[in-house]
Amino acid sequence: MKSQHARSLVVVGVILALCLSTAYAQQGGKKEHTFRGKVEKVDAKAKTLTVNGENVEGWMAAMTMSYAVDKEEVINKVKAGDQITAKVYDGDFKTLHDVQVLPAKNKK
Ligand SMILES: [Cu+2]
Repeated sequence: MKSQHARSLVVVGVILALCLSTAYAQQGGKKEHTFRGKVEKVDAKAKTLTVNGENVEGWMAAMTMSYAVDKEEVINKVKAGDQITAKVYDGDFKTLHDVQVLPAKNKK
């Protein structure tokens, strides 16, 4: 009966995997990624940050481009030269969410 037991384990595993992928798909493909980069410019008027971003696997290659932010106060908080992290989502390549400025000791 050993092989039958092993087979039922495989079946359970497949069912679990299917459930997980369904739950994942139901989030509307809004996968979250962690973005890291250095602020090159803050445009208070346009409320955008120009950031030299590191490669984000599955989201965007390393590049410098300007981003909108989810909260306006971030524009006043962030300065050129700051290292930041943010959350970014699949399908939205323009907005940085939950921007955090890294402590100055991490600056070069
Ligand atoms: Cu880009």
